Amino acid sequence: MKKMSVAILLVLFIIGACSSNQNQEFQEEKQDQTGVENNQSANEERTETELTVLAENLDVPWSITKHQNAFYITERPGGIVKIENEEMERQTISLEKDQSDAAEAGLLGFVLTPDFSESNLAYGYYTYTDESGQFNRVVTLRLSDEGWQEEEVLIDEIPSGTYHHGGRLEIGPDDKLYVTTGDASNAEIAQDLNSLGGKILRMELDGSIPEDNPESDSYVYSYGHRNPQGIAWSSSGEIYASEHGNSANDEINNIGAGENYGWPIIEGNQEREGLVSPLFTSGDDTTWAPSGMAYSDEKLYVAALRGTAVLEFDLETNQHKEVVTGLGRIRDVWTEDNYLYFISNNTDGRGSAEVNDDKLYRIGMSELD
Ligand SMILES: [Ca+2]
Repeated sequence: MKKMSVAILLVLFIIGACSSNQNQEFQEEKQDQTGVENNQSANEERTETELTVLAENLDVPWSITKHQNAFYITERPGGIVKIENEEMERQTISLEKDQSDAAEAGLLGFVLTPDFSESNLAYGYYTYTDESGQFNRVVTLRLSDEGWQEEEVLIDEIPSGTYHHGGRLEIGPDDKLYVTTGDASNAEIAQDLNSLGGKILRMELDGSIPEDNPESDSYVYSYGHRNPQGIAWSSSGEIYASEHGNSANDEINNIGAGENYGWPIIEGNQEREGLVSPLFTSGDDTTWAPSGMAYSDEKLYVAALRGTAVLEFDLETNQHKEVVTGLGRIRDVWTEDNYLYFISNNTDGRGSAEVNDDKLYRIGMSELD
């Protein structure tokens, strides 16, 4: 069995050139950081036998979205890569404002409109600088023969600072566009309902404020967030979001309309009346640095940067574990048709880039048990 798995490893990773020493380091770092006990040898065997690399040489990839058989991956320095049938096409993108090259900033969230086949339209979230400062904005982008072109600004001047730009875009089952925004390294704004920072925002697909938002004239759906970068829905319509804590205390929250998730008043497992504590937290000693999220079969799959893993959170048992390790930092995940897809994030200067990093991977969901 071991021999067979090694043989398959060679085939699958002939272009991957993974260093086993590096994997070992990641394994140890992971165990230190997450404190999750697991069976290391079983984990390695699974990774070796069941993983497929769908694309490589991605440049700080940030977001996965998919249309039919085509993946569209954003690259934080300002690119969109289409991957279809093992063909990789780097598409140009023309933005109205100068994109910021600050840490963690750039082209972040990206999601295709429900009628993308006809409209060629998508939503994008990017950080920019102009004479009045550095901000994030949500825009529509249209694809033509000339590449992607910024068309309409749906929401502008979302706060941006040294760090914590938020940036995830997802369309909910209610056909609203959700936007996760960070506190822009200015914690107080997360509690300020007049600020767009440290929030989860909700808008109609045309950019207007939904009539059934908690406040009728506000995009704010929930607040008291530090730096949320992932959002996903269960099959019953519950909303879950991931959020980076302030050194450890990362959170997975169950999001409710108008609720306050506590930052910076409380964090992690702390409790206070009127504030919502997380469903899961990494605790005081562990850092996941959670980013993109996906849902499948009563489980949440969460990309972990510092945790260098895909984490699985079981919503029925309240248990969590690592299901993919040894590939470095993970930025985003996507689930579809019994497969888990994910992108590594080792080329942003904070990780150890392997040969041909970063990569888009696929693994069968049945291999995660
Ligand atoms: Ca919180």
